[in-house]
Amino acid sequence: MRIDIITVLPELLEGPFAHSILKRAKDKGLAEVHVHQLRDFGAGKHQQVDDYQYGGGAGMVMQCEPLVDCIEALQKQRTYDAVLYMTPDGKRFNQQDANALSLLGDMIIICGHYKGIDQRIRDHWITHEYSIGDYVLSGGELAAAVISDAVIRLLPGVLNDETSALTDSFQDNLLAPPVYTRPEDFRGHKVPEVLLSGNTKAIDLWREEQAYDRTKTRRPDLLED
Ligand code: 6GU
Repeated sequence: MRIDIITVLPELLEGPFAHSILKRAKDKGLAEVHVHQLRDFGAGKHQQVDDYQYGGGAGMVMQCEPLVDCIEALQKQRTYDAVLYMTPDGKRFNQQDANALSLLGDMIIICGHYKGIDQRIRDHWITHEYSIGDYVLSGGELAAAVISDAVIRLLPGVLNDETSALTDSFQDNLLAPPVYTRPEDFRGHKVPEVLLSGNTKAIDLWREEQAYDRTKTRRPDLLED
């Protein structure tokens, strides 16, 4: 999978892809992320990419031309299955969305800034619009990094057994159960007996119960679906 991210702040995206699982995905040739400076497609000496909004009102809007020029320059080189726009008024991104995107080929992600992008791009070029939660970020870059991470780690071969995505929280609409490691007794706080029993059936059952109890108290909304 190849992800092309379009942004006015490429620096914000340098860190997230240089480490850990995302770096391993890249080193193994399973995923590549390319970040593009939108201003390279901006007009004039100032490489302008935004302008005042029609109808008046505070805040600038990202213009059609630089964005579409950038999208089309990419589309000339390969076929993209999705063009994502990161925006607080998009669909709230969840694990099912990550699963679905992980089955696609290449995609473009557009990071919004200011008051957002011209509606005509949303109407005619964007295929998916996502928010990562009910709060406002300064721009779509961190959201693009979040979604790329959630998707790339699901690609076959990226995770090994130890980090397997199958036991993640949300993968079955349940939160993950608690986990413990050595020592057995830390300052009088003990590991639950059942985990030391060697009885795999009892351990599986305990984990299921814990996952269910946690979900019921912390995220009852997940049980309603
Ligand atoms: Cl995708 N963008 C911005 N600017 N804020 C957000 C968001 C996206 N998702 C949640 N808050």
